[in-house]
Amino acid sequence: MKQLPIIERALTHGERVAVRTENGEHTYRELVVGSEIVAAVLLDGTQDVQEARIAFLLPPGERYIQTQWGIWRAGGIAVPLSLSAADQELEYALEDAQASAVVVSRELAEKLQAICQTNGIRVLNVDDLPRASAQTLPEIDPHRRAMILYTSGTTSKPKGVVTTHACIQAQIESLIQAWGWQSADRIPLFLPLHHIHGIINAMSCALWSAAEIEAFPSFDRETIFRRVADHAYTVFMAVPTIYVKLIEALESLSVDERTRIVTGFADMRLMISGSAALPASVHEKWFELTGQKLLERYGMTEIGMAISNPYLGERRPGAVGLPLPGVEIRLQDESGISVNGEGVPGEIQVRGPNVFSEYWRRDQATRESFVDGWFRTGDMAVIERGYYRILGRSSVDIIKSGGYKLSALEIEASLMDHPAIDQCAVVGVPDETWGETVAVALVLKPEDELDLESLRHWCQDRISPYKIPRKLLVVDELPRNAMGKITKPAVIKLFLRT
Ligand code: MCA
Ligand code: AMP
Repeated sequence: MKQLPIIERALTHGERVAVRTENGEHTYRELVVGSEIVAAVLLDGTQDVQEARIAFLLPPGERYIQTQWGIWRAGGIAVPLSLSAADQELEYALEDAQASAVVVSRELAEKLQAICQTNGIRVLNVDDLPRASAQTLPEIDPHRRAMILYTSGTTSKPKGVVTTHACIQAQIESLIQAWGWQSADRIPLFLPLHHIHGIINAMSCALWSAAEIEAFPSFDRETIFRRVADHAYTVFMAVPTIYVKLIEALESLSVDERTRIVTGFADMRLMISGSAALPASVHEKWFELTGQKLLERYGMTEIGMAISNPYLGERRPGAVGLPLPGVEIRLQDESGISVNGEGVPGEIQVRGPNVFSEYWRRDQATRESFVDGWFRTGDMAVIERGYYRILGRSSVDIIKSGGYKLSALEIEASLMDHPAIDQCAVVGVPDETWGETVAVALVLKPEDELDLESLRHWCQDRISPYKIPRKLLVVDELPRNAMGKITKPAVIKLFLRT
């Protein structure tokens, strides 16, 4: 029987170590065997789960990979959940995806028990799966749906981005070709595994290449420094905030300590930054400290990676380079005219096998996000001396903080449930470490009071930590235009003045 290519490849990598965690080493063979157990339990005697949505909440490591592959091998759609999501966010994703089952680890089972009970969703504990007798697995057509990732946008609630097996394969193969992935590579994995950056760029590219992953529950600077000083890695991928934090920490060390760590960074084959703009100053500082020229690339949940500085060739600070293999890019101005000449700004539009197929159960949003078969990213760019440079988003309601894309509208909708809040405007304000930080201007109900600390406390059970406002202004009225609509650029200016 024909297997999914990632499984076929894993079978040939056999006894090589695929992933290392604090619990030890796991070979490619173990991943395949574990995925068979997950698939058999999901199939439960049936032939194919027929694109049932199977969610999972698991820390990075072998159980995550076995579950993702197991869902695929049973014919399901994998829906990875965020480890830092609040209960309401988890419930939203499970309901929207109409998940029929959730796979969890023993330590995370409690987090989902109540939600799943209320919604009639089957909970499977990956640590206690019965060893069902060997079961024939279905053959999976590459054009079947494989994954749903939830992403915030210009609508209040996150949308599910659907990709097929063929789309995921195209995203992986493009990066392997462009960045020279090889079986001798070793990469640390500390990015969250409910987004493309962690799932495709780091984890899946490594597994496709028979490389080795060291998985961590989250980003911990001290641990990473220790392992880098051991020369544990050849490839490193992070968001700009992480490089800013690493620079700060390196600069605070003694010369001896710093030298030991810096040598580990200097010896790596490749260091990449993405998910948000990498300030040219950070690019230059990193080069000064480590001798490594960060390779900056541009991507999006809906398209995987699209534009990248070259592996061999000029890695230009402040620019994202050229379209990746197999990816077509055009820039369009507001009147819908292509403007691919030098120095003329336009919206980035993308076409190719890397592009997602649909927003889950949102036909209209899917239709509106394409023009003549090209996906409209909402990001503006310009070509300068042959390279693309990102200018920013066309929507002020999208905030990028610590590499996470946040919807101002979604945060506003949550805050409006607060009993003291009459009106609010959420914006992103520039921040050296986080790129942008979430700020909220509020009009309170008469006689009510609210400070940042109590608002943050109230938010804790409702939204993910990175969506919680870090700045707050109480105002008598919000700035509005002649039509009565809140003008967000004026709100941002209010914050910049304080
Ligand atoms: C946390 N803190 C923040 C923020 N997040 N403050 C301001 N803004 C924020 N966004 C505060 C916490 O409240 C805490 O404060 C302190 O910072 C440390 O929090 P912690 O969570 O421990 O921070 P961290 O572990 O250092 O997290 C930073 C991080 C993380 C590692 C950069 O945000 C992260 O993993 N980001 C990557 C997200 C990602 O992978 N995005 C890719 C999606 P206190 O100490 O006061 O409590 S984009 C994508 O996939 C596309 C396709 C692409 O192009 O890649
Ligand atoms: P997400 O929707 O979470 O996948 O985030 C995708 C968004 O991140 C893109 O639409 C861009 O706005 C932003 N982004 C990703 N990479 C870069 C980059 N190198 N420079 C600037 N913005 C970026």
